[in-house]
Amino acid sequence: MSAYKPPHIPASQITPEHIYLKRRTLLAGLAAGATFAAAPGAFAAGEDLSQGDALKTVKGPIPAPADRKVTSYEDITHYNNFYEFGTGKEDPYRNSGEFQPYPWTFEIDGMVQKPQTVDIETLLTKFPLEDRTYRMRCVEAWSMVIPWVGIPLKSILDLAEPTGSAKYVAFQTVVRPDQMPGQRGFGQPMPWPYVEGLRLDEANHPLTIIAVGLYGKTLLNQSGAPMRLVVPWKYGFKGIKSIVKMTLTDKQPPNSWNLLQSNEYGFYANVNPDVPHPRWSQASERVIGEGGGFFGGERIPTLMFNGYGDEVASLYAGMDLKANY
Ligand SMILES: Nc1nc2c(c(=O)[nH]1)N[C@H]1C(S)=C(S)[C@@H](COP(=O)(O)O)O[C@H]1N2
Ligand SMILES: [Mo]
Repeated sequence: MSAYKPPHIPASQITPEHIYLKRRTLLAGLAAGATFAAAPGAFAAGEDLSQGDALKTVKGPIPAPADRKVTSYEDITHYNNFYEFGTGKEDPYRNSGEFQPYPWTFEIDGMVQKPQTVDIETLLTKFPLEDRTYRMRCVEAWSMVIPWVGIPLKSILDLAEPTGSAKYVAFQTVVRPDQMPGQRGFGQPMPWPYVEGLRLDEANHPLTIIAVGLYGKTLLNQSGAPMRLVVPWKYGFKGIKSIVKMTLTDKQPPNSWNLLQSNEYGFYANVNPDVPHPRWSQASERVIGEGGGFFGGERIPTLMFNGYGDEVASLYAGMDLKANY
């Protein structure tokens, strides 16, 4: 990560390091921060959080899950899926040093009144950045709890004023073979760009965010710098990274894992312990970093909608969740 270049974050959004450290201590001591305090290594003295720039944040609407420990920064940034940098879990951290996430712009187009190019700095100045600590569940049956910093996706889409006929939003990841080793040479794991999509009501749901940081710091390249999707009630592959395009449409957009293996990975990808993947159960999950490092983590039962059923079940009322997996 020696090639990591600090981003051009507006000064108004940068917390001076000493204030940030004070805030972390504060958080760890608060009752509301009990989950943080309980996380071994989460805020441990001397931990290297120096690679991202500190961000000024406000509290999001949903408290951190009370039943889980927050995954350490080390595990969150060294165990990733980001095939543009390789298919191994440590490849994204090892191979993403050449990637240049700043400056960054992305398009919002399709069924909108005001198609536009948005600069990430605009987002960072226009909207408050919220702390959103979410349970995250990968389709491969491992999980983490990640203290994201983000902006509701709805606020971003509304900049372009979606028309009444828009029913879905399609997303695209950047294509940069010169900076993304997984996108060049032989034996590439999937077609580029990586694409994803959401129904517009899912995209507009208050839990859905575009994350620009984690642990109060800007995202590292392996986590999807400078901006990636986070939908906490869906399997991790919906969380498309390093987004360059959001297109409003009236047709269900393609998504990369479904294009590769449609019988294994659907469009909805809602976390559901009752619908097994064809090759393994989804009833439980391995908690990354719990007492056994990457491999020996504790197994816990998986919750319907990843524990967010109270907030999102109504989006799928009357739908057959086995057929719409
Ligand atoms: N562009 C892109 N986005 C991606 C992926 C990818 O390979 N490329 N992998 C997905 C998968 S399978 C998962 S589980 C999550 C992992 O996010 P994390 O590394 O931040 O935990 O990113 C998703 N987003
Ligand atoms: Mo995944």
